[in-house]
Amino acid sequence: MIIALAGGVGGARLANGLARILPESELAVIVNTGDDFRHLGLHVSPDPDTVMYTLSGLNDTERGWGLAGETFACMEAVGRLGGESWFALGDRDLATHIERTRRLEAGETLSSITADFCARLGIRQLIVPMSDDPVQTRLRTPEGELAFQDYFVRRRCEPKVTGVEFAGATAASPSPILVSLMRSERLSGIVICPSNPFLSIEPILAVPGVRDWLSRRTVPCVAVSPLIGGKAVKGPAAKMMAELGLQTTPQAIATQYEGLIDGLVIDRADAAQAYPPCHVTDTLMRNVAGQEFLAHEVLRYLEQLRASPAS
Ligand code: FO1
Repeated sequence: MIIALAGGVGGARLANGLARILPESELAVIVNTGDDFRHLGLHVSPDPDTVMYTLSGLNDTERGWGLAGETFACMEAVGRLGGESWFALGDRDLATHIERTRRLEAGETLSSITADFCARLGIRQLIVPMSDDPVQTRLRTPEGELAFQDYFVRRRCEPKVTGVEFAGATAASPSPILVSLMRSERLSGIVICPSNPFLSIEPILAVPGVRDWLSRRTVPCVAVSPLIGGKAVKGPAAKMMAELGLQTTPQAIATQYEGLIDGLVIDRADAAQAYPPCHVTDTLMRNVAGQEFLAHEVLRYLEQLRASPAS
C-alpha cells in the first residue's frame, strides 16, 4: 500500500495518476484540511473536494478545482443581493457543501462523510482528511494575520508572507483512518505530492503524531518538488519561498522535508541543481497521461530506494 500526502491541484493530479495505476486497495490519500472554512453558512473543504472530484473524473481540468461544466448562477444571485461572492461556490458544488454541513451538524465526522461521498461517487481508494478536528492555516503578513482563503482567493496571494500558522493543530488528532494507516503493516512507500510544502503539506505534518511517524518510517518516502525551473506550476509556492528568504531550488524543498524523505523527484528543468538523492524526470502533469507517467516514475523511484536504501 502507498500513502500519498496531498493538498490542492498538484496533489490531486499525482494522486489521480497513482489511483489509475495502482490496484484500488493499494492507495490512501491523506489530504490537507487547513484550507477548510465556513462560508455562507457552509463547511467548505477545498482540498478533499479537489481530490474527490479529480479521482471521480468530475473535476474541472482547466481550473483545477470544482466540477466540470459548472455554473455559478447562485453566486451571481448572492452577489446581486450584496452578499459575499468572492469565493465561487458552483451550483452543483454547493450540493457537496450543503450535504456535508448537514451531516457535520448531525454529528458525523468529516472523515466518515468524505468516505461516504467517495463511495457514492465510485471512488474505491481511501481519501482521508488529515484530521476531524478544526485546523486553520493562517498567514502572517505586514497587514496582519489573514485566514487562508482571504489570502489565497480574496487577496490573490498578493500580501507578503512572513510566517504561517496552523491554528488548532496542537489540539487536533489524526483522523481514525490515518491513525490505522500509520500503524499498517501493509505500507510499502510514502509519497509527498507536488503540493505547496508550506501551505498544503506542513498542515498535515503539524497534526500531532504525523511528523513523528514520517521521521520514524520503515518504508521509503519520496517527495515530488512543486517547482519547475524555479517556478511553481500553480499557486504561490515560489513567491512565498522568496518572501521567506528561501531560494526557489530543489535543495530548499528537500531542506523543508529534512529527515522525512529519502529522495526528491525534480523536473528536468531543475536538473542543473540535482544532487543525490534526487530523481530527475518530467514532472509537469498536463493531462491524465502525464499524471500516470509521473506516478510510474515515483513508484519506480520508491522501488529503487527499497532495493538500495542509500542510492
Ligand atoms: N479558488 C479560487 O481561486 N477562487 C475561487 O473562487 C475558488 C472557489 C472554490 C470553491 C470550492 C473549492 O473546493 C475550491 C475553490 N477554490 C477557489 C480553490 C481553493 O481556494 C484552493 O484550491 C485551495 O484551497 C488551495 O489548495
